[in-house]
Amino acid sequence: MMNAACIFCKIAARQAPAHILYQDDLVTAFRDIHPVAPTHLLIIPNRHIESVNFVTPEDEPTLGRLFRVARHLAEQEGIAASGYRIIVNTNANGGQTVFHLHMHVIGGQRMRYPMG
Ligand code: DGP
Repeated sequence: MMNAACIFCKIAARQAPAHILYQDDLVTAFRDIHPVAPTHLLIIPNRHIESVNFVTPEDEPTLGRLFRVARHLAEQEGIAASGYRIIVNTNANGGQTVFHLHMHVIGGQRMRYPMG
């Protein structure tokens, strides 16, 4: 369940510090430590899923919860109407640096697509 070497597992288990905004039985949301925009949140499954490449059918409720919480936090952060971007990076070409699946929710400014 938990990977002892994984920083996001430690954050979900509250064994490492983070500005946690939301947590339930399936997911945890916290502020990104290196924000690229005025609002930059990460939402992660509590279970250690390395990347999208490791998603299983049993993860479907968790993946749905990521989007529900994204909607909830976008409203709470005041970026729902102005808009935001959801990003899930996978492996080297996707720019993934932390190998625990995470959804970036980024907003508060106009973004160009793609971001590079
Ligand atoms: P990615 O490139 O998609 O793997 O993004 C990983 C993000 O995680 C990156 O934007 C920085 C953030 N991050 C890395 N380590 C920590 C941490 O210890 N705490 C928090 N809050 N964010 C982290």
